[in-house]
Amino acid sequence: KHGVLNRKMHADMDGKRTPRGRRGWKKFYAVLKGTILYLQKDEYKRDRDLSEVDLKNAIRIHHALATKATDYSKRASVLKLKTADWRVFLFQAPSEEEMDSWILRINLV
Ligand code: I3P
Repeated sequence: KHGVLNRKMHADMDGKRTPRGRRGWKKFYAVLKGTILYLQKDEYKRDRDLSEVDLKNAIRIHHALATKATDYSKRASVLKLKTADWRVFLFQAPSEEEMDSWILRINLV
């Protein structure tokens, strides 16, 4: 699955709150491939064209859990992703349908 997602980092590894300065929203082109969610700067790229930053932004979603971010009301169509290493991200999809689709696809991995 592919598509534009806005990301907000909420908690780092071990569940510690992401510090100020790194909590802003940022737009990515997201590609879910196998058990990895790639967050690419611009648009779709073939694997071999991914930059070092793209690889650093990639998230392992094996044993991750995606839910609708019901406790976040500043933006619409936001999902919460908790990873196996206790990171927490918010992702804003372009529509409620896209958000539901991302939640289903992530939780199927
Ligand atoms: C954050 C940025 C986010 C804001 C966050 C700020 O600052 O303004 O947009 O979240 O508030 O800390 P920075 O870019 O310096 O990290 P919201 O858009 O959800 O308000 P927060 O600390 O309450 O999450």
